[in-house]
Amino acid sequence: MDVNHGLMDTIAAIATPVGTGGIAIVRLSGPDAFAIAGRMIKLRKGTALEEMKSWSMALGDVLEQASGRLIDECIVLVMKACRSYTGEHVVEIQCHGGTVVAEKVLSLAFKLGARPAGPGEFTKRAFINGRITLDEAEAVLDIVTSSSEAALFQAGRRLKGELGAMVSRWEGQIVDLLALLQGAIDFPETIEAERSEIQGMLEGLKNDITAVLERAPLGLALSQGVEVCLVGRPNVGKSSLFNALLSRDRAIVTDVPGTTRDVLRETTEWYGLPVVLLDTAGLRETGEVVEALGVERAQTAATESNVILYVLDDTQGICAEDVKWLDKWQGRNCLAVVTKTDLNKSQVDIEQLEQICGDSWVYVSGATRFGVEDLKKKVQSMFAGVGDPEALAPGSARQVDCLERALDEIEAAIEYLNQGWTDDVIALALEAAAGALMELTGKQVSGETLDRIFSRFCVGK
Ligand SMILES: Nc1nc2c(ncn2[C@@H]2O[C@H](COP(=O)(O)OP(=O)(O)OP(=O)(O)O)[C@@H](O)[C@H]2O)c(=O)[nH]1
Ligand SMILES: [Mg+2]
Repeated sequence: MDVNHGLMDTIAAIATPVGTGGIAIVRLSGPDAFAIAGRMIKLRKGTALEEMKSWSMALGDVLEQASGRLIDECIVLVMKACRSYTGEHVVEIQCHGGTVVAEKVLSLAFKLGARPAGPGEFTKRAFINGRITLDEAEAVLDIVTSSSEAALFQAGRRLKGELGAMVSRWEGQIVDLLALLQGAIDFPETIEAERSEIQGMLEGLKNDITAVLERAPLGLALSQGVEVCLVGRPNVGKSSLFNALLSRDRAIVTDVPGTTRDVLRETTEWYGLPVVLLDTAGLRETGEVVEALGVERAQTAATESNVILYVLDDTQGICAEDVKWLDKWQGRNCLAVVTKTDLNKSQVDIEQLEQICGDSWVYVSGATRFGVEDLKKKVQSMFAGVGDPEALAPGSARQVDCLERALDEIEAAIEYLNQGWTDDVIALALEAAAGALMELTGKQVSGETLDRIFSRFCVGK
């Protein structure tokens, strides 16, 4: 697919959210951005919009061409190619923040030849025009969607290009290695000395990429959030705990087993970790149609979540059903949560519990909130990664995949080197490693990958 397809036209979209607000911004980008805006807007100072200096603002009136009617007052900001977000001519029209006014200004731009921008198309153009790398484009989306300060901080580092710069450095090292190998192929008498140098460099690269990949769970958790699902038998105290974890009375709590039916979902934040918390119907065999559907949904929710909190009632202890479910979810991020501990019944046999799930259990009370903060910290620590919690981490599954493929190829190259394979075989693995790294920054990327990435953006970004 031609990634430059459609780049020669001028696109327009409302860049601000729909609804009433202080200001709405209509953004145009492309070769005719100035000409189109110039025909829509009469500057108060009387000069032509096309004559405005790049990176300057002016007050003007947006006029309907046919009738000459005033649509709104506006402030117009012009940025000329290549010094703009997209690298093209860009005009931003700041009008008053109402749905009708912004839509009207946009429709004038369309009448004069602009085309509606697709999702993320401004950022896609910024990438295609070489203003930003692909990892930086992904970071733009991570910034917009970040739901905790820690997530914002990580995305900000990637937006500044820290990940891309590191990856490009590795790619450069691989290119150097390939040159060394080429030298060894051309001058076989130097081969032994070259090989030990190459070995050292490959080991260094392997360690560096491994260290960043170890932080992938943290990076992904921060950029995408983590689904944490409360499950357990009916009436054990899941919904009370759900409310305690959210610090608000969200779910209905009663002493009737089978109170919760549908899956409840709320977003929250635990020590910087963006969390989607799920409350579910109590797991049990039931002939009641609605409850049975709820139980089915509960199991699906648990299976699809990143963390399972299996709730046990300390006034009842562990039964065969609990053992079955706990066994089933071992090997996942599963924590047993013993609740109602405020009632001091101690019916849950901790020795038995530790046999099933080691030290992956906590004591809490949904009623008094005892242990609730520890539970949050324990879940947060599952994603904290190793080393410095603020160290740079990859932010998308795509980036992780590129790094994993590069690492596989580097490990293969080390293996080939140790087994005395010829240099061209080693070179092939290194070329594949460099290719995977170039995919991460977007130096080598397919149109399909671009479409997939940018379709997740909103229109106007
Ligand atoms: N003392 C005490 N009572 C609790 C605690 N947690 C829940 N309860 C009580 O236990 C009963 C059931 O609580 P829920 O939170 O509705 O239990 P559930 O697991 O969501 O129940 P279902 O939705 O029916 O599966 C209610 O009467 C709660 O008040 C707790 O930590 N301490
Ligand atoms: Mg409930």
